[in-house]
Amino acid sequence: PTGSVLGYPRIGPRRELKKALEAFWAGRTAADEVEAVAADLRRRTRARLAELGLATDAPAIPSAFSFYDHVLDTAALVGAVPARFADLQDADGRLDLAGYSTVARGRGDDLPLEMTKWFDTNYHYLVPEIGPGTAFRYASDRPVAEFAEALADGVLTRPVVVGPVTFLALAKPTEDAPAGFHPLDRLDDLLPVYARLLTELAAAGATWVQLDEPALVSDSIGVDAAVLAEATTRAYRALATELARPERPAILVAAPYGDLGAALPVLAATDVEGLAIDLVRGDAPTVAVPGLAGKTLVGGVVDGHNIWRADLDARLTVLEQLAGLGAAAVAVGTSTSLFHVPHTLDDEPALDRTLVQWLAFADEKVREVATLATGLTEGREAVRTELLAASDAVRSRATAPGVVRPEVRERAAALTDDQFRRGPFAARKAAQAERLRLPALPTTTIGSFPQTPEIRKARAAFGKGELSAAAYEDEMKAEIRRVVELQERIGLDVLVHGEPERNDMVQYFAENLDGFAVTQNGWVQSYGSRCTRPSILWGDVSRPAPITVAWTTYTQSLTDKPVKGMLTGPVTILAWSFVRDDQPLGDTANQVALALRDEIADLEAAGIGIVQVDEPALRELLPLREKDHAAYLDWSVRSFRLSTAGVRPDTQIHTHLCYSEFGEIMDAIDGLDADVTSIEAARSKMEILGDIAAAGYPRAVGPGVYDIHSPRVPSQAEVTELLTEAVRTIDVDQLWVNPDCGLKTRRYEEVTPSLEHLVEATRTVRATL
Ligand code: THG
Ligand code: ZN
Repeated sequence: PTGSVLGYPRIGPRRELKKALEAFWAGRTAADEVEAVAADLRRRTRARLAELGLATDAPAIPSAFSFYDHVLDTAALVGAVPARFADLQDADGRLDLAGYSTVARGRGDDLPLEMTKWFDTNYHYLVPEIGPGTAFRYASDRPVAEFAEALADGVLTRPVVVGPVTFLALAKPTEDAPAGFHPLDRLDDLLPVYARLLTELAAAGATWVQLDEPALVSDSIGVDAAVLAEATTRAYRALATELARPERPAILVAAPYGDLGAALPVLAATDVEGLAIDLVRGDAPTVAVPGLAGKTLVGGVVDGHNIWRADLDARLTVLEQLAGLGAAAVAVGTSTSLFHVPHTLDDEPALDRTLVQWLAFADEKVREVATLATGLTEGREAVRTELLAASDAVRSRATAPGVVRPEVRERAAALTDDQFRRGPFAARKAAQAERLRLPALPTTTIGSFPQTPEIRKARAAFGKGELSAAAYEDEMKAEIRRVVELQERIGLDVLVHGEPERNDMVQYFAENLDGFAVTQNGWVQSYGSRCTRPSILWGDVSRPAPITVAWTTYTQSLTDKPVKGMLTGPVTILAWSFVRDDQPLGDTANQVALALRDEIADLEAAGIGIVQVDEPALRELLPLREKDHAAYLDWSVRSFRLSTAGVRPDTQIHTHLCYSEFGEIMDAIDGLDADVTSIEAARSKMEILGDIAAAGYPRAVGPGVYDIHSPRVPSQAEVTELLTEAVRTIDVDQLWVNPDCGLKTRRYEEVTPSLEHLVEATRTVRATL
């Protein structure tokens, strides 16, 4: 095939899969109905991809569906289900849709597989648990059945499966595994299952299979590069050399999300038939790579991870350079699967037409791939019009109003170092203690309270124009009153307004800042059935008017307790949006930071004494290659400081971070210089507190005392035990007490008793001090 994509959105243009799954989980429909919706989505996807120009007789169209997560699919495929869920497997190791859902979502005290970020994206995968005793077996015919389904429909697809090295590299050891064990130790036991899959696919008529090995582009998954290289050599010796064609399909190893670096020659030296490399994040090799002769090289020149229309002419030049590397064939591809971008621009009638011209969602990217493929095989002349249109679009973006705004540029250019620095922490600590007069172990929440069906309904009605702005504001204020009353009744010390007016913590700010656009149907899967609609940061950013000040001061008017203002930090706003690619991220981050700085100044002037600036995604944008970490941490930390460093010493700055490997970013946390940092810690039983104490970290921390990602209500005794341990580990006046994340996705039935237990436990421990 000369043009292909590594994968395509699975959730459906109108989130059909989400709706089907959630109805099934709620017990409203049967598994058959979800299967029928999924089969229909797959059929429509194949038809759409063919219509957009991908071949149906060469394996250009991927078979890359998933009900929930492709890593979980792989675990199900190889029978790697944790012992606590073994009863869900049938005699052949298979999971049905209900069992598969249970492994993903948990049941009672059986915790689901842990969820964590997929490379440097906003997608979360489920972490397989592999131990010395995990029994691998060929336990699912889904990849084969989906290939056969497509073939019966007249489409020869290319099945896509996570490769064996990445599957094990991303897995974690089971609890009973001995110290020093790593799932990769089980590679030799796993490979026969992959070999069986390949022979089954060949028997069904598959000519190519795609094995995704993104682990090879990352230094950040805790596996040494030499270990990964050795595993890669061993895996593909077994699958490509020892298993010969025609017993198996040709193998395309895909390495999305970054530069293969030294792993490229390792892969090239194997007997796989094709390599797909990321030429958006990575650079094209400039000298011939031994081993490429005889292989197909798929150049991932169309960005699968961002939504800007490609400069096709420049991309074609990159593809032409690949021809000089000695590969048998060069094909056109995307840098990653397209499931990180929305389905199509056709469903965005309200998006500014000038902006639309600059963009490409999944379908438009498929067209770009098809155009490049024609250009590559038939020459530039054959696609002259398309190349010109693409170049025009790129050029018009550079000079369009709003992309560069002199007043924003001038302010950024005039920044001085002292705008990034607050005064000494000791003086701040004293001033804040004097002003806030909080008890020992102050209790608070991360910011959001449950988004009830009533709030969502009001927002939807307001959006459709069925509810007036005044009526909407009244409803939100009524909700804020309820949330304040609840917090006062429970006895929390620092209150929040609960964020009822925010759909999403990033989209809300995007809607209220200049330089951003938001979509109507641009849903992107975040995990399982959950989606977000990333905003589009296209121009210079500024704040036309205060955003949160009225809501926050209204809340403060309802209580004598301090109310914490709630903002989303610059790095997270960037991480969870589609961001302009025409200037360094650090420059964009500083523009956002200045807008937030003004918001904080207004909050402070309105009498608010505590402001939280959340950076849950600080870790997410950490580059996959270690050599790039320092530069990233420098601009990200600086932008946070720019947003927060303008306040008086007696104004307390909080921040919140999620999903972090704290060892990795301890220096960054220190660099943020927030007075109080709340962190996810409940699941790790607060082990990180030891690290924080050992590092001599001076400022306050709020280790989450319970896991909000599960519906479980923690007992008071359990929280007391965690807190008792915490005060033993770290200085008591450094400690805050809070849940480990926002409460938006929980229900009041869970939140109310959980917070009651948190406050009671705090009182118990306070009494012992
Ligand atoms: N916002 C954004 N990205 C995020 C989060 C966020 N990434 C990380 C983390 N939080 C992901 N978590 C979630 C949790 C819930 C939902 C999505 C991502 C969710 N979404 C609704 C759904 O799918 O039904 C839709 C929300 C809406 O109406 O806007 O529940 O908080 N950007
Ligand atoms: Zn969080």
